[in-house]
Amino acid sequence: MQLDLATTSMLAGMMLNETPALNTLTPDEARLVFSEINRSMPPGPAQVSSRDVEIPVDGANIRGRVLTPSTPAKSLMVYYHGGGWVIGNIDDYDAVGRHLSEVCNSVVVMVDYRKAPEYPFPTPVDDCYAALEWADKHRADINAVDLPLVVAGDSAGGNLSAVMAIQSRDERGPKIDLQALIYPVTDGRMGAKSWGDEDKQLFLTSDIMTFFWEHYADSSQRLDQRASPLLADNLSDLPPAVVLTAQYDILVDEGKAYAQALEAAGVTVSYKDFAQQMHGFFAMPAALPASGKAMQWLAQEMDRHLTATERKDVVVVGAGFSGMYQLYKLREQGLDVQVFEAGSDVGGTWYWNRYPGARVDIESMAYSFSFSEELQQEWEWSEKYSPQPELLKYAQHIADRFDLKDHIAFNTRVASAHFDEDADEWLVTTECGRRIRAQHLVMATGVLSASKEPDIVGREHYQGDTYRTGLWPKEGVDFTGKRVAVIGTGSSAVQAIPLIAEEASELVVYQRTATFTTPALNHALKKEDADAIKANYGEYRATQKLNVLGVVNERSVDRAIDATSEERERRFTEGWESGILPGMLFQFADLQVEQEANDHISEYIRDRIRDTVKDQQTAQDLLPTDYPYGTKRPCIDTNYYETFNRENVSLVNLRRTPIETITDKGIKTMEGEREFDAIVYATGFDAMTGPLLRVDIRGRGGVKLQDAWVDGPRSYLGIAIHGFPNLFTITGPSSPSVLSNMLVSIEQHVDWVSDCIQWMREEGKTTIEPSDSAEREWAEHTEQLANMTLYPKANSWYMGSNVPGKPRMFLAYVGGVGTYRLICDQVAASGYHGFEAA
Ligand code: N01
Repeated sequence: MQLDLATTSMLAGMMLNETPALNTLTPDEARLVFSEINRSMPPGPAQVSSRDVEIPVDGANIRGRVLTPSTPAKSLMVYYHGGGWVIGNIDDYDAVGRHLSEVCNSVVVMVDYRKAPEYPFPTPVDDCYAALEWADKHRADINAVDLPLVVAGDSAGGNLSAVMAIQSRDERGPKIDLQALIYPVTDGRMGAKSWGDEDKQLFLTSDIMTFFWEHYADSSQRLDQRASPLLADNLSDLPPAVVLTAQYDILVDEGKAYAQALEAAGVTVSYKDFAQQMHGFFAMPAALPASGKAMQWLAQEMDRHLTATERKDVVVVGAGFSGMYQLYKLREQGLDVQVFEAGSDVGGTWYWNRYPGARVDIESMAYSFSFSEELQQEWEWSEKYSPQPELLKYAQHIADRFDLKDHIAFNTRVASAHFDEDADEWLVTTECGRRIRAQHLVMATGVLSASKEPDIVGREHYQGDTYRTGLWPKEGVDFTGKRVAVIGTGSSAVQAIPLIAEEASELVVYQRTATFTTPALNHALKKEDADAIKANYGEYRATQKLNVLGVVNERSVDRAIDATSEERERRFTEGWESGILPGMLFQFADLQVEQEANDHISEYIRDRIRDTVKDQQTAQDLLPTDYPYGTKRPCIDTNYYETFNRENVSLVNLRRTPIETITDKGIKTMEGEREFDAIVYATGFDAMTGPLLRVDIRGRGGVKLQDAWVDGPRSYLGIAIHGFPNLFTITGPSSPSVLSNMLVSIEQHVDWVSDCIQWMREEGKTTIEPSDSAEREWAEHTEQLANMTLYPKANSWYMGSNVPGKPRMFLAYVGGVGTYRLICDQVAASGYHGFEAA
């Protein structure tokens, strides 16, 4: 006998503790011993929420426990615990239920059916059926409307589950979509071959099993199909079954025989015998690793059975610029692609961020697609920096021009994506329950799309209107005559504040960290200027592709610390007057790596603020002093500092007077309460990782991306993740992404991913994923580069510092778009060095 090591050690522990054989005890004593064994096990996942309910049966009430997973549920599982119909209860099985809920993404209803000998057959059966009907009727109360219904249980609970499936069929009861039978008892004749096998008497012996049967049912009752489902005359038309047995279990032959009988009756069955395991192993999650594996297998089989057969080559999540271009490319390659988009239209960032003043801060001629010559020639931008409505129109134009919308499911948020290792496919489930399988999964979810829940006390009490810049209402907001508060002074606020100030009767800006912003000098784009670029767009685009930021401007090689103060002043003024971000950042080579150089440019900007803002205290408060220029995302603006000279605008410096609470009428700081008609939260995003982690992504072995990234994101090239085959992240963490012109980085990633998928098809590969070592090397490289800069000095969203509890690490690749592109190209040219393809 080759028993699994962890199980051996558990059995040895029980022997040392002299755990008595249950058949030598009274039922009450046996219940106590069983409870003690269960209480010595680790508890289940705390994030599962739990609610006890009472289920009426024949004038009595039995207990039930509803366990709801932390991620959106995909099924409703009514679970009957094991214990030979004599022992066990839902408290003993709490950890099992919690694990099942989390691993299988199920709302689990645990049922405390009454036990023999006080309540012999058929009371437990009747209780279980009543609980099944209760769960089906109370779907709305337990958040399980429209979810597929699963009956599940282990041992005697497996027996009851099988019986429920038959009874519900015969009585036209609740429609069961799946029966999950874990080493079920199926045959009351007690004569299966494994009953006489010495090796199969661990934990549950033939003596104990006989003790259970004798308490439960008399000899004639044992032959009833409601006690012995294997003896049922008709097993056809039953729901699909997942049957699991353990190699060294007295019940192994009964379970196997039942799986075969179901199959012979035309029922779809997944059957697996878990090698080296004993009876009871499944109900010991966290104590026995095999239990976790069995639950994963169950979850996977549930997914397989409950899933419609819809299948695509690729699922793309998100229909912003990345998702649209990815769809376009792959469709051109002849692939069948499905895109899911949470919004009701394309546009991503430019669909959600409709706050006043929202506009791009990279010149539009540069922040646009290059993949289609016709597109870049025909599209006309109206301004140097296009406003949000125009960017949204551009996105819509692309969707229409390239006929993309038929492949995009709008108003559809993806809830989970689980990799099925047997089929080498991703199983993607949407929040409305659509399930789809695909070989590849592309997360084109954007990097600043998970709007951060503002972490300010008392927010729920406020009775006025509230808005979040990243989730702005489609119909717009009229602030005319209103008293408005804006919390936050990042890029979104810098754009919104001057325009809100023009409408509001009063605007108060609550600032925690002062921002560096320089003039955008936006203007209408002259046709001749646009045409001049278009005439030479090929060269312009080629320059962008190899540039550090994905723009056409060059960074000077001179060092600020070597320059005279006059030269520095001249160059900074040139930058200030250029009206473009690189205009400031590229004036010298050392501004983002040398503190002293940075001090010069920071002071230059502070001087400009002092020159502009008339009120001395306000000017002082607006000076950014605690981080180097450029290490938090620098902004460009139209009239930001000037707005603070308006009569109706004031600034609250939260470093001096922190917010104590939001009240029902406004905002209270140490200096008292101010009342507002509206509060605008411009408090930012859970950047880079948030959009990926809010989807329940699970890779090989059911490993959750949330767990794999618990210490911060790890990936190879910011495109692919070890343990998550055929998953690609467009502009993902550890790529240049947010440090670049996003359109250039999006095109580069999408092209690379499309080429990789094409290569796989040509080479006959079904999976690709980076090796652990390649991923580790990339992490070291990106960290080393970041540490050579001043970026780590700031508490910025680049560092994950804006989200409480988020691991602090630099989230992008600072080596520049051009260098990064060459590395990626080299990886592809070498046959995907660092990747493992099979
Ligand atoms: O968000 P942010 P954003 N109490 O995180 C403050 C891109 N973007 O939406 O710095 C009080 O930058 C927070 O204060 P602090 C661009 O990449 C581009 O403005 O954490 N204040 C900060 O002032 C940008 O960087 C464009 O101390 C709180 C602000 O809220 C990124 O999106 C336009 C607070 C958040 O600023 C994000 O910009 C807009 C609290 N509890 C955005 N929590 C363009 O292309 C947060 N804050 C032009």
